[in-house]
Amino acid sequence: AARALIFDLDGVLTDTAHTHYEAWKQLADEIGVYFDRDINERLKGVDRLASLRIILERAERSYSAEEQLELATRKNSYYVEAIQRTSPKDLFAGVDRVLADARQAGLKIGLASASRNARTLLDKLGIVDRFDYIADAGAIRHAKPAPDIFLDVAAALGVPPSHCIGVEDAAAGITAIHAAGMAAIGIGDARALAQADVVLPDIAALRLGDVVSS
Ligand code: B16
Ligand code: MG
Repeated sequence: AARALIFDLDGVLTDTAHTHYEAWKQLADEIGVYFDRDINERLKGVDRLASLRIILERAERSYSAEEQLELATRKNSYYVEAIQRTSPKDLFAGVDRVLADARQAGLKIGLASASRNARTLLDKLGIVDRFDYIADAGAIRHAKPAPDIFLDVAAALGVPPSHCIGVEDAAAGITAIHAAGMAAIGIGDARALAQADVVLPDIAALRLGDVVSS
């Protein structure tokens, strides 16, 4: 039976895709590179520098590693400023209940987000204390779709991967969960997340009773 639930953050517990979009859009406008919502879709679950490289595919010149770092840092400053306004009302419906049910069922609760701002965001959302462990994305060697971050969380929780369930909204995240030897719940579009063991339209549809027994 399952003994731990490991959550992704952006797109699972709250909708920060739009906030990331606004920050990247501001940066892209400043450097005169085309950027739109379709390109933003490709950034879901992708770490900061890899996201920048996707945006720079449209650039007319190349950027040195040093310049890329400056651009990524600049974008992050816009993002960090924006998330200061995050509050518990930004949690997706159902999150509070799912966390309470998991606690009630005796499950460990972990976070496996690619975001280096994950702890700040959980704090603003008012749920930081409800996690037994929050992965430090900056300390993870290989980003999703590699299994590293999910294995790090399982190890810290003291639960073997075969008894963990990962919850993700990005295809790369589902791949990472499976590569870690865990069951995967996809949140979002059933076609985009066809690899998941179960796909739910949103986290409000997650009933722990269906999950814990399996
Ligand atoms: P940061 P997740 C990911 O979070 C986002 O989906 C992705 O769009 C973002 O670029 C990445 O975090 C890095 O975020 O710049 O704050 O470190 O979905 O893995 O929770
Ligand atoms: Mg995500």
